[in-house]
This record gives sequence, C-alpha cells and structure tokens, in this order.
Amino acid sequence: MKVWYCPTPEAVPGSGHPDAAVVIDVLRATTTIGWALHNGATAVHVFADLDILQRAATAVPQDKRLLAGERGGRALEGFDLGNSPVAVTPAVVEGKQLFLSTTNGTRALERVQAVPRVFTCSLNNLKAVAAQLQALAAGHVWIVGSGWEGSYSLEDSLAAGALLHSMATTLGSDPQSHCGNDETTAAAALWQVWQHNPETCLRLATHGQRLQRLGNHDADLRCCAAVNSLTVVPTQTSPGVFRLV
Ligand code: 3SL
Repeated sequence: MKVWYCPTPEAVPGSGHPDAAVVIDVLRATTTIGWALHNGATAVHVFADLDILQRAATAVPQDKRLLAGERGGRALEGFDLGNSPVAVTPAVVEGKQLFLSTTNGTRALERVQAVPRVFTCSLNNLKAVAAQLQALAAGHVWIVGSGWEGSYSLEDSLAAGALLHSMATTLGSDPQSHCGNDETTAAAALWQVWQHNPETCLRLATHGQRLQRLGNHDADLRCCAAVNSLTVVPTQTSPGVFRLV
C-alpha cells in the first residue's frame, strides 16, 4: 500500500486515481463527524457552501435534522450546533441527520468526493480506519489534511503520520515502505515526536491556539487528542453523505 499525504485540499492532485481517500480535520470537523455517528446520528451531510447546505436540509423533516457548523471557529447564527465533538451527544443527535459546514474540513471532503471510497479519520479512530484500508486491500491511498484556509496545519499532519504508523502496524510492515511522498515521511516523523502527548501538539498548533483564544476549549482539545477512543469509520455512501456502514 502506498500513501500520498496532501496537507491541504489545495495540494490534492488534479488527476490520479487512488483507491481510497482519507480526510483528516483533527480540530475539529472529522472528530465531530466520528462522534456524531458513534452517538446515533443517521447521517452527516457535508457542505463547503452554506446556501447549498440550507437548501439541501429542507429535504429532511425539521425534527429529523440538525444544522451544524462554524466559520473561523465560531458557531453560525441560526444553526443548531457549532462544530464541537463534545456537543454531539446521544441526547442531541440520536436519529438525526446532521448538515455540517466548516471552514476547512468540509471543503477537504468536497475536494475528494469523486474518489471511489472516502473515509474520515481523526486521532480518535486511527486503528479502525487502518483496519478498513487493510480490508479493502487499497493499493493507492490519499490522506488529505484540511489545513487552515489553504495553509499547512500541524495537527492534521500529526494524525496523518499516526494513521501511517497504524496502517504499518496492522500490516506488520515498516511505515517508511508505504510513504509515497516527502509529506508522508515528514508526517510519520511528527507522530514519533508527539505520540506520547498528542494534546500538547494540538495546543501548540496555530488552530489549537485560535480555539483557546476564542474561549475554553479544554474538553474539545482533550476529546480531539484521545487516540483510538472510537471504533467507527465514517464512510461516504453518496457524494457528501457520511454514514456508518
Ligand atoms: O476548519 C474546520 O473545518 C473546523 O473544523 C475548524 S473548528 O475547529 O471548528 O474551528
């Protein structure tokens, strides 16, 4: 299995035919998607564009849908939820479809919508995603970081490296043997630096600092840093729609 890490949606190649794409937005979109589905949401629909989200949501009865999202880390006016993984509790999301738009994560998901298999990953579900890729016998995998408005983000690269290590452990192989580009090799090295304290890395990252400036995000940071706290693999079942299959 060869892995190409693209640190931002903009870095995703315009051509190429991977077997699977794994999208990461540790802070916080793919962490929130994982927890929402784990806690009983029936689907998460992702959108870069808010008007399209609003129109699509009207197809689902009001008592069965929740609008969720943020811009710049702040919850959106008129929406039911922001983008906090600790807010998508069973009491809030069970039996509901989420319509989610975030600054970077949902844009990254849109960028790879046409890849045959698309999964979301965070530090919470590394093992589960690695096992899924192994089961697929995927030969060519893109890992896509969400970054921040087109720039590199430390926390997504940390998780990309962690996923590479998890895949190598699952396959019983050397992580370096799976690296398709230098970005993947660098991500793998990052994980070796912070594997014993990923929350420190999340707090150092510029977006971790942004969240801390916006208010108390301790619970979110703790949740986002919890390695393998989930066993779910959010899977794209139709363009822009993620479910557990
Ligand atoms: O950038 C994104 O897509 C978000 O996950 C950012 S935030 O953590 O919700 O502010």
